[in-house]
Amino acid sequence: MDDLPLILFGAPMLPDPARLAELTAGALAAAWLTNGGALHMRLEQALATTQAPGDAVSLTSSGTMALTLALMLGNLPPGAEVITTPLSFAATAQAIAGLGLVPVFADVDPVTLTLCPRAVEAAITPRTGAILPVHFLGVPCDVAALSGIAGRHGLWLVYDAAHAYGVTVEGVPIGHFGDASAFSLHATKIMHTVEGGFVVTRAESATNLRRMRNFGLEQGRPTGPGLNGKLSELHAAMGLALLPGLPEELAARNALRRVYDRALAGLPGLSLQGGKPAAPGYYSLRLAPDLRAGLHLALAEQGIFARDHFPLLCGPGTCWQGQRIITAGGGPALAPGLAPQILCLPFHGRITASDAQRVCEAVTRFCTTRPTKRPA
Ligand code: T4K
Repeated sequence: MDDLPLILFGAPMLPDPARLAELTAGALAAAWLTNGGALHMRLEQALATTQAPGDAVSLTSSGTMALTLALMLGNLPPGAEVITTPLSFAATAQAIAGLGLVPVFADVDPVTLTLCPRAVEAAITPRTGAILPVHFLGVPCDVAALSGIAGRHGLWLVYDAAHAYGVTVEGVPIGHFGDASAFSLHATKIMHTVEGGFVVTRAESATNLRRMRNFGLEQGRPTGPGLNGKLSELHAAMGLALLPGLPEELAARNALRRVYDRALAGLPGLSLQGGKPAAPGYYSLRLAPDLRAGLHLALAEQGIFARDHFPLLCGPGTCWQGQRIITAGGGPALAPGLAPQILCLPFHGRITASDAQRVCEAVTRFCTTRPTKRPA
C-alpha cells in the first residue's frame, strides 16, 4: 500500500508549454499586459462562441469578482436581501456580503441539492432585491421555476455557475438563464486561466458590466460604481493555450464518470449524485454522515483524497452560524442534514484506469464490509 501513488482530488489541466510560451511572447512583444489586450479579447470571443452563443461574455479576475459584478449590475440598494443557498462555497455568500447586501438562506431540493424554488418564494420580503442560486456541483437549478419567481416579484436573478462550465439544459448553455451568470476560471475548474472568471449577460448589459469591471470609467472619468475586475493578458494566454486540450480532458472525465457509475451504483449505504449530474466538474456521492466520515478516512489511509464539499455556509464555526434557513412550509430545513452526506471523489483527467479501479475497489470494500444504511 505504501508505494502506491497518491490519487489527488483535483489536478489542473495543463497546456502545451510551447503554445503557452508563444502566446505569452506575443503579449510581451506587444508590451500590452492587461486592460483588455488582444489575448483577453480572443478568449472572451472564444468563450462567447462555445459557452454563450447569442449572449455576451465578460472576463473577470476571478469567479468571486464575476459574482460581485453580476450582482452590481442589478443596482440593488444597500442592505437589500439576496436569497441564496446554504450549500455552496464561501464565495457565494461573501460576494453578497462584500457589497453590503444581506445573504438570506433558503432551503435546498433534496435530490438536486440546489435552491428549492418554494423555499425561495417563502423567503421573499419587501427588502428582497435578488436571488442567487448555485448550480451546485454542476447540477442545474430549476431554472424555469426560478425565472418565474424572479419575474413575478421583480427580482434580479444571478446564477453562480462556478461549477457548471460546459453544462446545458435541454441544449441551452447554462449561462443563458437568469439576468447574469458568474463562472469561475480558477485552476481547480475544468477550464481555467489559473485565476479568473467570466460573466454571461445579455448583450445589452455587457457595456455596463465591462465599465464597472474597469473602475466605472468612461472616457477616463468614474461614472458610477466600479472596481478593478480585469483579467491580465498572461491569464488570458493560459486560457487560450488550454482550449485545444479541453475536448480530451472532457472525454477523460466522461469516461471516468462511467467507470465510477458502473462500479458504485447500488452499493449498500451509498447513492450517486441526484439531478442531472453530467457536469464535468465533480463526482459526488451521498452517504449517511457517520459513513461519510468513515469512507473519507478509509480512502485517505489508502492515499486517495476525497473532499466533503461543502460545509454548510451557516453551520457551526462560520460567520453565518445560526442564521435561519427558510423553508417552504416553515418546518425544519433539509440542508443541515444533507451537507454532511456529500463526499466528492477524485475527478480529473489525469486519473489513470488503475487509479480509477483503486478508488472503486476502496469504496466497494468500505460499503460492503460494514453495516450501512442508505441516506434519506
Ligand atoms: N462559487 C462557487 C460555488 C465556487 O465553488 C467558487 C470557487 C467560487 C464561486 C469562486 O470562484 P473563484 O473566485 O475561486 O474563481 C478551491 C478554489 O480556490 C475555488 O476556486 C473553488 N470554488 C473552491 C471549491 O475550491 P481549494 O481550497 O479546494 O483548492 P486546493 O488548493 O485544496 O486544491 C484542490 C485540489 O487541486 C487538490 O487536489 C490539489 C489540486 N491542485 C490545486 C491547485 C490550486 C493542484 O494540483 N494544482 C493547483 O494549482 O480551493
